[in-house]
This record gives sequence, C-alpha cells and structure tokens, in this order.
Amino acid sequence: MDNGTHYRTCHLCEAMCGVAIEMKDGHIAYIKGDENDPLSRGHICPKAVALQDLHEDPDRLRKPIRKTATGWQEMDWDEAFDLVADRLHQTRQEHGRNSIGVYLGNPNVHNHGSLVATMPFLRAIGSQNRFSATSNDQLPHMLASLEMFGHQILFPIPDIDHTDLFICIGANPMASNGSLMTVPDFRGRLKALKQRGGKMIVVDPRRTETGRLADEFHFIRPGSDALLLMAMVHTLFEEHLVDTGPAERLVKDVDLLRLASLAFTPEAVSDHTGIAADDIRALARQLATTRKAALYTRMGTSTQRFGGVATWLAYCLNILTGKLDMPGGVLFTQPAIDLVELGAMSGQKGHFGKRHSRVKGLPEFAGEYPASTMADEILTPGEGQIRSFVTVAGNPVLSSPNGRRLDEALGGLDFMVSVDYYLNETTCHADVILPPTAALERSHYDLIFSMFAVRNVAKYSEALFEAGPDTRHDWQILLELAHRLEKRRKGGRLPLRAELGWRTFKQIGPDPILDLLLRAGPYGADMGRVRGLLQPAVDLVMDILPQRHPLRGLAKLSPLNRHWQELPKGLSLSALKENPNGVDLGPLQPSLPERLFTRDGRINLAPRRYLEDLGRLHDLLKTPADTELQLIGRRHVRSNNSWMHNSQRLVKGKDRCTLMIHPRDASRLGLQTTDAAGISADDRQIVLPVEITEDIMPGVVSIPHGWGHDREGTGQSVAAAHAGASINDVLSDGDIDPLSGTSVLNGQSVTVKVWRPERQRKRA
Ligand SMILES: Nc1nc2c(c(=O)[nH]1)N[C@H]1C(S)=C(S)[C@@H](COP(=O)(O)OP(=O)(O)OC[C@H]3O[C@@H](n4cnc5c(=O)[nH]c(N)nc54)[C@H](O)[C@@H]3O)O[C@H]1N2
Ligand SMILES: Nc1nc2c(c(=O)[nH]1)N[C@H]1C(S)=C(S)[C@@H](COP(=O)(O)OP(=O)(O)OC[C@H]3O[C@@H](n4cnc5c(=O)[nH]c(N)nc54)[C@H](O)[C@@H]3O)O[C@H]1N2
Ligand code: SF4
Ligand SMILES: [Mo]
Repeated sequence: MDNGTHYRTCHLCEAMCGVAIEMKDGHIAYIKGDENDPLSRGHICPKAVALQDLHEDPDRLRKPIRKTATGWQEMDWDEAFDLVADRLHQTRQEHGRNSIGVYLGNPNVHNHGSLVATMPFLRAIGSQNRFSATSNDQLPHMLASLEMFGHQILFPIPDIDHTDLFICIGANPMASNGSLMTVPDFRGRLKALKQRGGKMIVVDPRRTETGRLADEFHFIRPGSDALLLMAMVHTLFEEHLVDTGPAERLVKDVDLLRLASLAFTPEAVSDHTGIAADDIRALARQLATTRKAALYTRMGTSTQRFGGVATWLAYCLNILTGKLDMPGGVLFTQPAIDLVELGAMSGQKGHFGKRHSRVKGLPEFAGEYPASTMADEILTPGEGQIRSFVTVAGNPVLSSPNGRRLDEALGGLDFMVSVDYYLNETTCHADVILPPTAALERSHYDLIFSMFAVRNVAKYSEALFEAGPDTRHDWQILLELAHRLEKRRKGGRLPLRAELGWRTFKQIGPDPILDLLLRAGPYGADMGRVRGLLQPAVDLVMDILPQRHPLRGLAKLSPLNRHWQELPKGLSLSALKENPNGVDLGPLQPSLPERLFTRDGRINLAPRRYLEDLGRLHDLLKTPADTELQLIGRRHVRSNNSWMHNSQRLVKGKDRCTLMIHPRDASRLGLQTTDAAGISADDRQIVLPVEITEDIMPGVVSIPHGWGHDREGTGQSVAAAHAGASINDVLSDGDIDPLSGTSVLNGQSVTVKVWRPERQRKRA
C-alpha cells in the first residue's frame, strides 16, 4: 500500500478493535486506535502494535518446510501438498479413517477464510478423531446454549452499555478484553456504567485487574462456583424474588430448578465457597432487584470441575430474574452474517454425546472429543488409534493439560503436518509445516466475534500488503489439501463436476461468499417497494406451510424475514469496503421468541443432563472443603495464549510468568520473593519465580498459561529468551468435568516447595 492510513480490525483477541495503520514507503510507520470505529471508538491494547512485529518477524515461516535427518529443509508448495496428501492417504488406507487426528486451534475462529475452508477440509480427512481449543475453553457455554436455547452458538451477551449492575464471575475483561462478550474498551464502558450510577461486582479467587475496579469484590474457592450460583438460585426462590420478566411465557421447568436448589442454602455452601451466607443472599437480591443487571461468567467458571453445571446456573440466574432479552440485561446479538440462523437452516444447531471417545468413553461435542484425551487416543494401541496428526493454528503442547505427555504422543506418530507460521512447541513435532500468509496479507471479517459483540456492527478489512505469488492463505492450504485428499480417495481422479467444484471454490475464495451472506442477511438487500407487495403474500403463505418447510427457512433467511424488517439495510461487501471504519448497526435488541431454536419453542430451565450431574454437587457439599493449594490460571494484557511471545515489545519488562501466592501460604512454606518454587502434582513439575501478593486468595496459587518456550527444537528466538514454564506441564489431563468433557484448568491441587537447584541435583 502507498503512504496513508489503512483501517482494519485487529484479529488477535475477541475485542475486534479498529486499528489505524499509518504506512510510509511501503512499511508500517505506526499503529494506533481507530477513533471512528463504531465499536471500539479508538481503543486498542498493547498487543495491537505487535501486529507489526508479527508481520516483520524474521522467525515467521514463509515457505513450507520438511523435517529431514539433517534438519528442516524448505520445499515448494506443490511438492509439499503432494507429500502431505500422500502420507495422510496412506495412513487412512492402512489404518482406517479414524487413524488421522485433527486439532484446530483458537486463531481459526479469528480467520474467515479458515472458517469457510474448514468444513470441506474436515470432510476430506473424514476422521471422527477431531479436537479443538473449545474443550479447553467455552464448551460449557455452548452446551448450555444448546440445551436451553436449542443452538450451540446462541450466547446471551451482557448489554454492558446499558446495564446498571454487572456481576462478573470467573472472568477478567480488563486483561482479556472480554470473551463471549466482544467488548473493546472495557475500562471506558465500565466508567460510563459507574457514571450513570451503576455498579460492578467481581467474584474471583484473585483480585484481578477487573477485581480492583469493582465496587464489591468476593474471593471464591476455585471450582466452587456451582455451589455459589445454586445458593443464589435457592435465595431467589426462598425470598420470592423469581420474576422471569420478558421471557415469562417461554420458560419451562422453573419448579424443577426450585426443587434442585433446595439443599443448597447459602449457609451450606459458605465454607466451600469461602463467601459468607449473607453476602450470597445479598448478591442474589441485588441481581433480582436491579432492573437492568447482567450476570456474566467465563473461563474461571467454565474450565473447572463443575464447568457445565456452573455455566447452566449462570444462565438460569439471568432468566429467573428477568434479565434475558431485556435491554440492560443479557441479549442476543443480531450480526450481519447470522451463523446462528445459517447453522440452524443447514441442520447444524449442535449435538452432544452422539459418540464417545475410544479410550475413555468421553462424549463428543459438535463432532469433537475433549482435548484432554488427545494423548490417550494417540498413545493407546488398538483399532482407531491415531497414527497421523494435523494441527491447524494450534499449540496444544502448551495449551492442553499434561503437555509433556502430549509431547511424547506427538513424538511417536507416523506422520504429522501443521498449518502454522511458527516452529513452536507443537509444530516442532511435525514432518511438514505449511505456513499461511501473515494476517496483514489477507482480508478480514470477524464471522464469529461479530456474533458476540455488545453492539451490532459489521466491519471488513482489505489486505494491507499484497500476498506474494509464492504464498498461500490458510483457506488455500486447507482447500488444496482437501482437494488432493479427495482425489486420492477416488483413485486419482474426481468426476468432472466435482473437479469443477473444487477448482471454482479455490478460485473464488471466501470473500464472494461473505458478499452473498451479507446481502442475504438481516441488514442485506433493501427490497424497497417490492417488499410492500411481497411481504403480505409471504406472510399468508407462511401461515399454511408446515413448520419445517424449506420455504420457511428461505423466507426467514432473507430480507423478507419480518423480524428483520426494521433493521437498517444495504449491507454488502462493497458497502463495507466503502466504510473501512465499520458500519454501526445499533444496540442489542430483544429478539425472543423468534431467536429460540428449541423444538417446543421454549427455554428449558432444567435439562436432564444438568439435574443428573447434581449428585456430584451434593457430594461436594458433603466432603470437607479442600485444604490443599489450588492452582488457577491468569491472563495478562500483553500476552495472548501461547503465540505472541516472540514480540520483544510485548515480552520486555518484568517476568510475567510467575507463581502468585498469598503471603500466608508463602510464609508457611518458607518461600521468599527471591526464591524459585517447584510446583508439582504426581510426577509432573515445573519451576517458577515466586510473586508474593495479597491479591490472591489464601490457599490458591496462580500461573499464566502459554509459556514454557524452552523446549528443544523450536524456532522462536525472542520467546525462547523469555521462556517461562508451562502451567499445563503440571495440570493433569485426567481431570475433566465429566458432564461436558471440558478440561479442568482451574482448581487442580498442587504442591509448592522452595526450589534449591543444588540440593535437588545432589539428590538426583
Ligand atoms: N491479553 C489476553 N487476552 C486474551 C487472551 C490472552 O491469552 N491474553 N486469550 C483470549 C481467549 S482465547 C479467551 S478464551 C479469553 C478468556 O477471557 P477471560 O475468561 O476473561 O480470561 P481469564 O483472564 O482467564 O479470566 C478467568 C478468571 O477466572 C478466575 N478463576 C479461576 N478459577 C476460578 C474459579 O474457580 N471460579 C471463579 N469464579 N473464578 C476463577 C481467574 O482468576 C481469572 O481472573 O481471553 C481472550 N483474551
Ligand atoms: N492452563 C490453561 N490452559 C489454557 C487456557 C487457560 O486459561 N489455562 N486457555 C485455553 C484457551 S481459552 C484457549 S483458546 C487455548 C488456545 O490454545 P491453542 O489454540 O492450541 O493455541 P494458541 O496458543 O492460541 O496458538 C495458536 C497457534 O496458531 C498459530 N497461528 C496464529 N495465527 C495463525 C493463523 O492465522 N493461521 C495459522 N495457520 N496459524 C496461526 C500460532 O503460531 C500458534 O501456533 O488455550 C487453552 N489453554
Ligand atoms: S484488545 Fe484485542 S482486538 Fe483490541 S487491540 Fe488488543 S488484541 Fe487487538
Ligand atoms: Mo479461548
């Protein structure tokens, strides 16, 4: 691009900030916030400038590489595609289709090209052994949405810009910038909330950056949220505070929930949670009596032993107090490309437990098994054992529990390929690495996070740099591999029609598809006068058509959808290109009952699955509260999962990969700030510098995830110089929420000891 300003949406986290990139002589001069972005209004975090570092990083791979006896060797694309397709095809022929494992990492959902190409790619691989970051993350939210609203990606989003009470449990939006709540400039939005007389309450085992800004803060014992939330439900019933408000006629099984909550009095749960009974009652009362209030839970409540139940109860609390579908409460976003509707139309509302994993019998969710069982499936012999592996934009060695075991598992595969632009802790096990273009060399549209935003917006960014002729986008890599795999499966040749189909798809790519979806969506074509004529006729015909008639789907997913009538119109790809700062589509709006996807059109408040899991919660109540140290994670605004540590600007300064521990525990263990600590569980151990702080609850220790860059064979020089250690080298992969299959990343017990290298060495 010539000199001037390029506007785009930052794709690094879920916040979707608008950035203004100033170009000079073909280079990035500087990056700042885009003041005219309707969602982020000029906000960015320190990671935005790392967009430049990522782009210019000499360690970023730019050509396919292959592992040889004498080291990595560059190869050309055609040769690489053939090699990978041959080897995967060979595995499939020799050991069956399930012998190929696939792991999809987090950056896939920030990449519309990958999203469009993933489905055909997975189909061509044909294996049921699929995994992703979902089961280390938001699976409980997806499950609750599926069970209660009938659709796995229909999330109730806090209407933070209009609420008067924000209750934040197990989330740290000041560091994470929000999750399942795309909320750039959380600080600014919180300030506005307080200025209109509102209040924030935070419940967390650590007084986080968000906790410090709270008007009320409670420490909670890790893993006990389900008890807290159940006691809040109990209080609502006990004090006759249940009022389901706008959703009243839609909600069913309220009584079942009341019965389920009977034993969980605030007094009964107080010891386990560490929160006084009166405080629990007050929490429930405040939520019930503040008209515009929203209760929000995230990682801390989902990736724990009761993640499934806790997340369900959080949804229930918003519903019982009339906050669902209420401005200022929690609402469903209405994105310009409505993957919720599109998914429903193509029969993809979600499913759970249709199959179970081979080794541990764990349930699939949306066709994926829990990431915690990946190593089991690779290491355990037998039919269906994974022999070859594919990772796309993922680093499970650092991001999944028991990383060392996964190291061992990946090291013993017949073949592995990674689509990734770094040689890191996971991809170093690959035989071939296929690096995609850098983010600034491709266009960007946030298909996923536009669906979770606290305001309806649509933003499209054109590529800033032209991708070179010898580069491939992620979608090109995935489609090319899929095409070649399909060809091999069919004995070398595809029928003419299929061949043409693949070629056309590879030719057009994702952007024309975006255009089509935008035009056909809620803010799409303005049908002008035609609508006036057509609409009454369509309404009449709808009245007589059966519920599942395809024409209904068509009318629903077109500008003729009655519920979309009042929305602004005229969106298309070219309209977005003309508005590079993004288009504002207004605040969140009520959308029930149309937006429900349950069979009976009602909200299921007490799905059987959750009730059946309550036996465990009763058991927890009966066992004395744990006295061992509980390990939790944390995030920092200058870090992003495992893959941004090669930017000098982000990692400089004081060491952030430390063990946080309360002074009381430190003194009990004889730990001082200058010490290193050994953190262990079973035979797993890491060593970290100690950070003694009153900000953490006594009995709890915290370590950030995504570090541990000192493994051999990686190629990230800056990250290696700031290695840290991986929390997932301590966490067990045997500890999962049995209801949902989600990894327990928060609330595993650990032992902490002073680390004295000489003494340890002598003993060894
Ligand atoms: N800077 C930065 N931003 C990010 C990311 C990043 O790595 N760095 N990652 C992105 C991704 S992939 C995601 S999913 C989101 C996550 O977004 P958040 O969920 O907001 O992220 P965390 O900071 O992990 O917040 C989890 C909080 O739960 C607390 N916690 C731990 N255990 C418990 C518990 O048992 N109960 C309760 N109540 N709280 C508990 C932790 O102390 C922590 O404050 O962030 C995204 N944004
Ligand atoms: N203990 C603990 N573990 C956790 C968490 C926690 O809180 N505690 N958080 C969990 C969560 S929420 C998540 S989302 C996961 C994330 O876990 P993963 O998704 O497995 O890993 P990331 O660290 O996001 O690594 C992303 C990889 O994608 C590559 N990459 C980046 N951009 C692109 C791209 O555009 N294309 C391609 N092909 N590759 C790209 C990077 O080089 C890197 O290798 O970690 C989970 N693990
Ligand atoms: S908050 Fe997230 S989207 Fe915004 S600039 Fe930072 S990394 Fe990018
Ligand atoms: Mo995540």
